[in-house]
Amino acid sequence: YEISECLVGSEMCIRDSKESNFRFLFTKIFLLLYVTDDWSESIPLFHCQSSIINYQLNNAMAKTKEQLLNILDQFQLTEKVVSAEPFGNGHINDTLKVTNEKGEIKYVLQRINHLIFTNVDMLQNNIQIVTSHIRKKLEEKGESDIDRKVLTFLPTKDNKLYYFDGDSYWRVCLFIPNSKSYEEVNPELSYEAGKAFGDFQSMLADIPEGTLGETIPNFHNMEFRLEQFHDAVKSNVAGRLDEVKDLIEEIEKRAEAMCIQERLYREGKLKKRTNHCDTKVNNMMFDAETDKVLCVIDLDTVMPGFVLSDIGDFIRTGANTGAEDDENLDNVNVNMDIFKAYTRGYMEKAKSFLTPTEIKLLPYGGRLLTYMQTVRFLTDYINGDTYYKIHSPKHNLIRTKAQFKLLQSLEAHADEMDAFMSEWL
Ligand code: ADP
Ligand code: GN1
Ligand code: MG
Repeated sequence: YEISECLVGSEMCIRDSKESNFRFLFTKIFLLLYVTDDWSESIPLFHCQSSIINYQLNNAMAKTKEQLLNILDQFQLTEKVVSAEPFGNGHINDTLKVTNEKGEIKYVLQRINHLIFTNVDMLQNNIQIVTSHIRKKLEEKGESDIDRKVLTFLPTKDNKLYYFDGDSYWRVCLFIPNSKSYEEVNPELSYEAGKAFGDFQSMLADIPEGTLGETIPNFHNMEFRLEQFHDAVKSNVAGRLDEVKDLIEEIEKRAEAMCIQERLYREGKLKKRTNHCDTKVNNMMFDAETDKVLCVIDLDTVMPGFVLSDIGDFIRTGANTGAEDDENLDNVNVNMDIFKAYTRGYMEKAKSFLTPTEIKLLPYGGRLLTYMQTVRFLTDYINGDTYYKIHSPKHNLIRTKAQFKLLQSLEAHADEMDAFMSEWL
């Protein structure tokens, strides 16, 4: 590639002069940086040791600081802002923290991945409905400090919910001060998280059917995810099948048993509800002092679906003793205390609206969402890594193996989990 522009962010970004994409060097880069006061003016001099990998870098840092400030200037901000820097570690959108002249973080700027959320209008409209619905509920309850308990998105100067700069879609929300999110939790925090996600579902339960769109159609539909997986296996575009034969077999063995929700729905025995659909442990802000939950965040996938999603994804992330992409599989197991604490908190808030069928299925939800994630990571690996951001060439395979190990651990604890539910049946 002929290099036409070079920026330094969390990764080294190199623009391919023939296309508008940024691509990045993933192997050893010896970077020599002539640093000036303003990083975007710095002159990077580098020596590349190895090959250039050919995948797209969807990274907001591929914008210069000046461009980012110009994007921010399109919104109705009340503070003068001076910088926007990477924040969080999501696999889809790009998140940046925005600071004012005093160095205080005031806003969160996000670039929406519109290759995945193809209907940005629907996406931002959904989020607007959800946040104003929650705000109203909190006001009715007489809550104080509401700006820290629900996300507040800022309109653009022409009163739109997002800004399109010609190639990307951007949104801005208020940064929640004195808050923190966790990548790992203990049972006490899990109990709080369970209550918060139960509350979240219950606050949204009266949004009339048809109000919220499906921002990603069939998002947590297991039958659909298996179809995508089968298509990937059939096409084998990246030539990676041989390497994953055993995993494919394990997925196939469980396929039928993992589609219970879709079958029950067809039989009229399960209904759809408004779910968060991304209840990862870090999608919740806690008060930095009291460790009480303030606010549920990352609202892109709030949509109608099956109820197990919101217990399942927390168990998959919060009750895993290892990381989602742990290379040491001995680290990966289910932590039963966290499962129990989350379930107890969630049931406190949700038992009034859950049906006995749903309650009985809750432990299955942990297995289902872990299985679904195994299938989704493996599908992406087989497809040549087109969906999730990856940080190394085998990242999706590493993730797949870690998720599968967690699934095996959840299977080994299935009876114990089912027995735990008897209290509510
Ligand atoms: P993603 O997971 O897609 O990167 P999130 O919306 O979950 O994006 O944000 C990433 C991280 O940024 C969160 O885990 C949280 O720590 C922090 N964060 C996001 N929004 C806010 C906010 N409004 N106030 C404070 N911190 C936030
Ligand atoms: C993605 O963006 P993030 O990291 O919150 C994904 C989730 C997966 C998760 C796996 C829109 O969430 O569904 O469970 O990665 N979001 C989308 O970590 O696909
Ligand atoms: Mg997130």
